[in-house]
Amino acid sequence: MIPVTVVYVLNGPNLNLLGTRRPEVYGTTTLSILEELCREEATRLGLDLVFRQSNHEGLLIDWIHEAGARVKAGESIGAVFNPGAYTHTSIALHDAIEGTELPVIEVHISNVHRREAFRHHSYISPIARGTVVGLGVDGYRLAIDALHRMSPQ
Ligand code: CA2
Repeated sequence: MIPVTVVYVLNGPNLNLLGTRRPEVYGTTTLSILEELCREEATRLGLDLVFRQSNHEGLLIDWIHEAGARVKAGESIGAVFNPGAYTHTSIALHDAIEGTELPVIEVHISNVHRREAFRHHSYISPIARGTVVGLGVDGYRLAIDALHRMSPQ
């Protein structure tokens, strides 16, 4: 059997609330619908999808290590990552991505640059291959596609 290449989509804190509150900022799509949208895009590109969400920084770090190891093993093209509020606080997530050399596209549903000043800085952007900001949940599909185009495989 030919092994299928994996794309990771990782989501940080509070994104489990997607589609249930603050629709004016984050839209009405739930996390499970978002997973299906990502699965459709991955399938279209011939990729397997690993889609996860956690409210815990350490677990996100473990998943980055896992994804990085799978990229090194030639099993994955990398990760689309919405770190949620950890974007603006987490040197540990920055170090995990840098340390594993995981190819990451950073995604934000809202346009963080139109929002509070504390959302304007990202610890992830300097070590991301690219960023998609403010395009709603459609940004995930675009990011999967971009990661696939960047991949040498
Ligand atoms: O725009 C994004 O995708 C964010 O990463 C979302 C984070 C926020 O802290 C970042 O600054 C930008 C928040 C995720 C929380 O999502 C909610 C969804 C529905 C209701 C409440 C929160």
